[in-house]
Amino acid sequence: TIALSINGIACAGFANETILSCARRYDVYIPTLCELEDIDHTPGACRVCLVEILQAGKDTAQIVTACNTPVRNGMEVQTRSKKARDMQRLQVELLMADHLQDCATCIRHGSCELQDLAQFVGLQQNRFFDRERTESRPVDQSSPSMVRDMRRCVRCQRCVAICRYHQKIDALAIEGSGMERVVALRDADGYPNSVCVSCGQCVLVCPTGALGERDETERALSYICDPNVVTVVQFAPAVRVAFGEEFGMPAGTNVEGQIIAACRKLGVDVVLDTNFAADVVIMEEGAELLARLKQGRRPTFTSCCPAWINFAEIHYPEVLPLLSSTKSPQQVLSTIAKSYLPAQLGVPAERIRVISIMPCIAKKDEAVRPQLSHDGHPETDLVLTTREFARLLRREGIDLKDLPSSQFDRPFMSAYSGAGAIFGTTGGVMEAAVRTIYALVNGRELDRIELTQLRGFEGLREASVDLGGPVGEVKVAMVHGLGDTRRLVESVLSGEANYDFIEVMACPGGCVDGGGSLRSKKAYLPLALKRRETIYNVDRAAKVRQSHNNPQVQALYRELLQAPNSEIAHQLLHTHYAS
Ligand code: HC0
Ligand code: SF4
Repeated sequence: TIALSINGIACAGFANETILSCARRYDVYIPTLCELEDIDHTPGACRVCLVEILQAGKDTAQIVTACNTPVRNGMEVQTRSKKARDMQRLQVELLMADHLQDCATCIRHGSCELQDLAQFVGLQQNRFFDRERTESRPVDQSSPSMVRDMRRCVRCQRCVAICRYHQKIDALAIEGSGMERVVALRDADGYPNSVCVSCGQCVLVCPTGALGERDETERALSYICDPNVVTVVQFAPAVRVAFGEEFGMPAGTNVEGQIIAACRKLGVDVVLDTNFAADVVIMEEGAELLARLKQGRRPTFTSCCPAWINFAEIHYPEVLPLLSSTKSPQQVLSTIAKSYLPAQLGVPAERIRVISIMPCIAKKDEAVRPQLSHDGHPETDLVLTTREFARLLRREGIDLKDLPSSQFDRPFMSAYSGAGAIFGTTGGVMEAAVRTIYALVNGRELDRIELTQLRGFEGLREASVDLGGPVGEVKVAMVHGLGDTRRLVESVLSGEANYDFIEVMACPGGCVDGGGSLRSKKAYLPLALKRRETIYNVDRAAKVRQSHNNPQVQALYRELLQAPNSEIAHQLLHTHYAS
């Protein structure tokens, strides 16, 4: 080990360890902005982790960046000396020199890492702010799901790293030099012609308001407050296990009942559950898969993750014929809300607006797909990310913690099975599908409902599942994160991989860590496991654990859809893709 001192405390460092990492082990805080645990960062990009060091044998102190300076024997590190504090403050002031100064109107207000940093260093002035230069930076409004505002960028390059090294999309690049450097879309003048798939991982890691979802809270309020509009809200499987964190509850707290109560308090007319639609999706996708297997068409890819659909359309159009044609649960629920609910509620479909709350920004892209609009009316009118829903509640002065749990007021389209609940985690859709397909093939339920061989967290997992009867053993794969997805798609297209059914989730972890969920200031994905554990507990506690046994799903088929993959089911619940 290496003997050094940090703020006068004797510390033991490891070979090749940086001052920053050693200080963290000793619980000494050093401010950082470009660094985030679990992602490859470009050391020294933000230069706020400045510390003062005195090296044995040298009599002048030096200021260095802690994130890329290795510990050495005899080193004396000062993180709080006057010189270190002054230099940290100066560096933050320089970062603010070309950063928009209107924090009050920024979507990151209150959760911004740059704001926190300015407070930490005690910044009280902004001598170098160059309004003209700052305001000349581009603001890209070309995406339906996100906004890229270079007036708020600190060029930490976390977004570039996550997109390039984790998602392996490489849609972003640093362009220009010196004060003119900006994060740009690579080889594109806007999102429509870029290779970006709207997975939102860059948004998750952005420390400021430079990358954010397109905020739709105002439009949501106009629907909710319009007496002529009947607002229907649905919320995704993963939202209930992640949303509480926005209000200071422990990670993985299930706040389903409080979300319903919050919607009521906002004035929403009907609250439905996307989980119900996940059960319907399993009915359609299961029947579709069996039919394809009979025809010898394999593999079939799931189709519920919209960033995966974008990825397939933009990067691998050859794979599109292999995708299930079943719409995602979001679109299934919206479609049913507009085709079935009007008669139930006694209101014309034109007066209904569906708002969905999703842990995802690509769901905003999905909602505006031309295939999912009819005569100018979209199936889903508006998508709010989990973050926006929190913003909306704050705007209305609602604190989730103060709300008693409530229940869905209309029994219809809100009951769900344990299978529908587990959609929110990687492997969940596959497990839900297998439970139902097994019953379809054999006329009886699986002996063991929890298919642990499908669970796990590795980027790509494969398993064999015995579906019994004439179908027998099938090979399945589950992949999450687009780096592993690319590898898998390439091996399917080259004929090397041999699968029957493949589940894809573009976000690492699946929806529990979607690009629309809460941003962590500490690490890239620190909370997935807790959220996922709660999702599996919801399944375990559910009375009904298979989609086909959900009585509301059975009623929907009796009253409207007739049978999975029937003509009417196809007309309402299936879609197509375009390259
Ligand atoms: Fe998901 Fe979904 S599970 S994509 O991950 O299938 O966003 O949570 O809502 O639609 O149900 C996200 C989560 C959903 C959909 C469902 C699917
Ligand atoms: Fe890359 Fe995803 Fe961000 Fe697009 S949304 S730039 S694909 S990380």
